Amino acid sequence: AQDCQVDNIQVMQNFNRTKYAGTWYAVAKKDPVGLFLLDNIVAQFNIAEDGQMTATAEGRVIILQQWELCAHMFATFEDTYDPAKFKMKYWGAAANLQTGYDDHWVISTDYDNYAVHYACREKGYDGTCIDSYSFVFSRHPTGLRPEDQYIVTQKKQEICLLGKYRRLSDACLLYLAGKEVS
Ligand code: DAO
Repeated sequence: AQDCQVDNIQVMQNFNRTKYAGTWYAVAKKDPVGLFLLDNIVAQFNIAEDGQMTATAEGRVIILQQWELCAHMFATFEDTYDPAKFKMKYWGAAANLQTGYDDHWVISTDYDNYAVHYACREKGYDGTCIDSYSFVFSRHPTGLRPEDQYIVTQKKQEICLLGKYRRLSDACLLYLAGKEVS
């Protein structure tokens, strides 16, 4: 049973950032309040020689209520006491894109096929999350393999977000897959 306390959320055990590095395609997303990234989201995680994790990401966004564009985003990650929990500072290549400082927790991954990410932006008085977002990532631009769906569903439930995701369209992802994302 889930108590939905943010502090009790189980994250990936013995998380290995080197195996996590590389390209991930977002195939589903639970949006936060005031969502920013719509779809066609591809993230590329890099590990520097000193071990520091950074990422670049592309995604379709709407800015100023009407302009649709492909945003190029950057992120740096600060380590915490838990190897699967990071603080993520992010900003855009263009000044009018969103900037922020969020949690970035890796809930579960097999490194080769799927990853479930979680970020809580605001905790309520009862310790549950009142503003979260979450990505389901796949190594494959075509989506999750059927054999990964069970564990992903289970993890969505464990973080109390089952049924709250949108499937992300993959038309442009297939296009992006053929192009260097950096
Ligand atoms: O879409 O509303 C939202 C929240 C997403 C925050 C933007 C994150 C940009 C950097 C992504 C790096 C890898 C997840």
